[in-house]
Amino acid sequence: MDSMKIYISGKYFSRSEAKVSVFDHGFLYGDGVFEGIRTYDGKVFRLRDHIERLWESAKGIALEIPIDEKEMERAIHDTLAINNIKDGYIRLIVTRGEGTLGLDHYLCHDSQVIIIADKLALYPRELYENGLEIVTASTIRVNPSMLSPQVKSMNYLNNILAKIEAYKAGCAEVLMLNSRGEVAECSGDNIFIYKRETLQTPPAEAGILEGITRRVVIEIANEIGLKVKESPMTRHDVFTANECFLTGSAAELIPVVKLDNRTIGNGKPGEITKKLLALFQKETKK
Ligand code: PXG
Repeated sequence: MDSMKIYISGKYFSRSEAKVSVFDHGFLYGDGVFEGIRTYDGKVFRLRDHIERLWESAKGIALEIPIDEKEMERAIHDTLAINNIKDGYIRLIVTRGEGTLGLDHYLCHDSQVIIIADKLALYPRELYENGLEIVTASTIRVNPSMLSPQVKSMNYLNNILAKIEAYKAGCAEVLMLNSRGEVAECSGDNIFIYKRETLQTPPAEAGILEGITRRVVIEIANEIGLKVKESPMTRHDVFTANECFLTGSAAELIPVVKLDNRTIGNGKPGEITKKLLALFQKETKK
C-alpha cells in the first residue's frame, strides 16, 4: 500500500521513499531501540508506558533520543491521523544514526526517529479459539549480564533464531529458557501459567522483556483478587499447569495448549485465560 505515510525525523515519506542511510548504525549493527504499540478506536494503549520503556531502552545503550517525550507523543498521534488509522499497530524506532564503518557510537550523528502506523497482523482467529502449540527452543535467551533483555533493541537475532525453531517445528511461537534452564519468555511474548488458584509468570530476573501487556494482566489479576506470583519457573511448571497463555501488544492474551507436544491442562483454552482476555479487552476500550 503506497498510500502509507511513514514518519522519519519530522517528515513524512511514502513506503517506497522511506529510507535510512546504509551507514546508519541501526542498519550496520542493530544499534538502536524500538517499541510496538497498539491503538484501539483512536486511543493509543498505554502510550506513557511504551514511551517510558523506549527512553529506558535508549538509556540502556547510551543513546540520546533527539526529540522529547511530548514531541514523540505528538508525532505518534499525527502519524496515526495522516494514515487514518484508529485500530492498528505502531512501530517506533530510534536509530544511532550515520557513522563510520567502525563501532564507535560517538562518531554517529543524525539519529533517526521513525514511526510506522499499520493495520494489525494478528494470529489467526482459530489459534485464539483452539490455543497455540509451542515448542522449547534450543536457543537460550540472551543472558542479562551480557545484554539486558529489558533493552528492546533493533538487534532481535536471539529471538529470531528461536523463532526459526518455531517455524521448523510448525509452531507459531517458541518458549525460550534462560542460561539457568528456567522459563524466560517466548520470542515476542511473555508467558503465564495458572495452577493451584495462582497465576504465575517469570520475574524480571529470569531475563525477560517486561512486557506492558504482562503488566496490565498482573494489574487485572490483582484487581479481581487472583493470586499472582512472579517467581522462577521451569518447564515442569508449564507441563503440570492447568492453563497457560502468552501476552504481547499484538497478541493481547493467547492460550497455549501444548508444550513440546505435551498437553497442558485439558488441552483447551482455560477459563481463567478467557476471563483475563475478556477483562483485558475491556481495559483497551476504556
Ligand atoms: N517479550 C519480548 C521478547 C518481546 O519482544 C514481549 C515480550 C511483549 O511485550 P509487550 O510490551 O508488547 O506486552 C515482546 C514484544 C510484534 C512484535 O510485531 C512484538 C515484539 C517484538 C517484535 C515484534 O508483535 N515485542
